[in-house]
Amino acid sequence: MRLLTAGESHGIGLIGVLEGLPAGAQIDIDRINADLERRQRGYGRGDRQKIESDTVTVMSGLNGGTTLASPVAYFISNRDYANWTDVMSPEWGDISLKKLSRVRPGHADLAGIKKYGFGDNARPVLERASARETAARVAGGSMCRQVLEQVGVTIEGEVLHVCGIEDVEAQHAAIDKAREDGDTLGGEVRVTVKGMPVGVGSYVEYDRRLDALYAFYLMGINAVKAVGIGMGSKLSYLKGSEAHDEIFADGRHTNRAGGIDAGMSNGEDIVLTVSFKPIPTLMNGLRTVDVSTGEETTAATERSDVCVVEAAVVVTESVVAIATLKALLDTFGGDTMEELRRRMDERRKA
Ligand code: EPS
Repeated sequence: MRLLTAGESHGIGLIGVLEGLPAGAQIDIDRINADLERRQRGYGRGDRQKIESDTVTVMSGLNGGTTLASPVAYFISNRDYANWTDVMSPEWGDISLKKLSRVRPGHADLAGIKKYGFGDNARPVLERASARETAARVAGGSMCRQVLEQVGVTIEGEVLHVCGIEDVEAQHAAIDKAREDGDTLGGEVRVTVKGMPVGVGSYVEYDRRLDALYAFYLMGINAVKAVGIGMGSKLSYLKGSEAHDEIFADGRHTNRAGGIDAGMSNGEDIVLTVSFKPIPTLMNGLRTVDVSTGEETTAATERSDVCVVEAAVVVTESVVAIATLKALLDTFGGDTMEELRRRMDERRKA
């Protein structure tokens, strides 16, 4: 199973093609739209979300809400395109009309223009590097999550902290202060996968390890700088006698490993922690160089989010859903939901 997305932040819209869903799964479009709506919410989001009202149009691969095994193609419109047509139209747009040359530290701008030869205009870079693309991953992940629920696997996410602050009211106060200061804040999200059978993934080859797959998918989310499994980096501070989950006749009593041993699910909940850096577009621009003139200056100040950590919960859950379903299909196969369910039930009884 794989997901490809396309679309620029201020282009016509976002597209996804989700290929490899088994036949016979039920997909509720309203639930996809509810997840898209969750992505638009969250304390600290910017004004773009007042313009957009993300809804998905599924174009193929479903009939009457049931998967046909063929690729599911879908579209999410960018309402803001109406204001950007002169710049972004694929036929007659002129991307130089919205030139950005005061490149933002921490953003794709500088490396992107050098890589693709865009001279002194980072606009084509940031249009695709923007986290707007995560809407396409949320829609695809929402479908995967619905398939997972039909085989007894559920996914739940939560904010652990915003810039080290755990209390929600104090988080909001810190976000208000960052907005006043023209600054941005990061944080951490935890996602738990429940109901995974034992032995998903494999120790036999590095690229079949379940922890490697989660790390790959999660590091692919914009602004993610670290991924932890179970106690993650904290395990490196413990002795072996403190770190491992001992096994008793009635199973394990702890889950420090986060449900994965040696690249395989061990039957416990899978616990993933994802660290988001602060968004690199600061209204109080950081020091940088204008690539048009070579002069030192301050970075461009696009409209921006102050904090995306709350919105990142649904993005992280969705990406975990994509990776989890891919891993299950790689381990158990299944052209149909009935086949997948049967093989998973056999493993659960083993
Ligand atoms: C986003 C849409 C973007 C940004 C943000 C995420 O909209 P605009 O650029 O029109 O304000 O708000 O993108 C970034 C954080 C970024 O660095 O580009 C969205 O829909 O999530």
